[in-house]
Amino acid sequence: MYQLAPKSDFPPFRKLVCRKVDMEDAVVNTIFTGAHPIHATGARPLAPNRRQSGCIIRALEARNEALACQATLETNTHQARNLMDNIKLTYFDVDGGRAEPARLALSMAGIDFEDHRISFPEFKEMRESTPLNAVPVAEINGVAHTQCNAMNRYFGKLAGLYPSDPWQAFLCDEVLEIIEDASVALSPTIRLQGEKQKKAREELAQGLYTRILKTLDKRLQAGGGRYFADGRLTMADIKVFLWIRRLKSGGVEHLPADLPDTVAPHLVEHMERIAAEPGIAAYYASRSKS
Ligand SMILES: N[C@@H](CCC(=O)N[C@@H](CS)C(=O)NCC(=O)O)C(=O)O
Repeated sequence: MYQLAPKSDFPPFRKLVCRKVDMEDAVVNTIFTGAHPIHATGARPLAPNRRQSGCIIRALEARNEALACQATLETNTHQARNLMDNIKLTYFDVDGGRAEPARLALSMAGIDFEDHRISFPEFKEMRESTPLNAVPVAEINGVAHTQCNAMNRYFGKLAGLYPSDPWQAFLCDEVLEIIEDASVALSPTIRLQGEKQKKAREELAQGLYTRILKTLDKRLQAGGGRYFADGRLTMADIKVFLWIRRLKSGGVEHLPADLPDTVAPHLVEHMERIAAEPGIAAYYASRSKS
């Protein structure tokens, strides 16, 4: 049987090409088996003779090789350029928050970067010098960039933790942005105190946070229960894991630590599993030693 280049030879961003190759694969198999699945579509069946089949196959073979070659070249060039980036990531000295997924991705992939951790008083001093008076800031080749989810996508791609398939990337992005909604909603309550803060956070717990937890729980189930996208570890899993870990730590005053267990037990199981992923467990083991 005629063999096309294995799909694994194609870098992920070549999925579209793979789809096209899949179609051609079907045509080639059709020629060989004599089955004509396109009958079902009402289209004219393909019935090339033996010599024509040989020509088609040789043409496909040559084109296939050229594509694989071109794809490998593009990937290598792309990754080589990006892996040579000079990266400095500035954020608070906490093992969580908006820069933590990027720190994890870069560390897990062994990509060299400066992990610039600052105290809260240091942030006050440098705030005005950041592009949007906020952190994280990622200086990439000397230019300061903002937006944690843009970083999550970029560093996630470099680290192989971001889907290349557009639909899977959408599922991953949706989750990344949902967690941002949670962070944005919490922000104004940080400045509140006493009863006002208690009331605001209780409302958050019963309202938006419950909705977010239930939605994420459903998304996880829809994706098969283990990962949020691509059937493997992606930035989405990392971001949710960190958020659930934070909620369950009880460190956010007036947000009940057992909210995830009550509302979204699958996310708690997911958090425990993601924490045990070798790259993640190794990262936190090394952090606890430093
Ligand atoms: N949209 C920005 C939000 C950044 C942001 O709000 N960061 C917080 C810390 S997590 C901050 O620096 N706030 C400024 C302040 O508190 O003065 C992002 O996604 O990175």
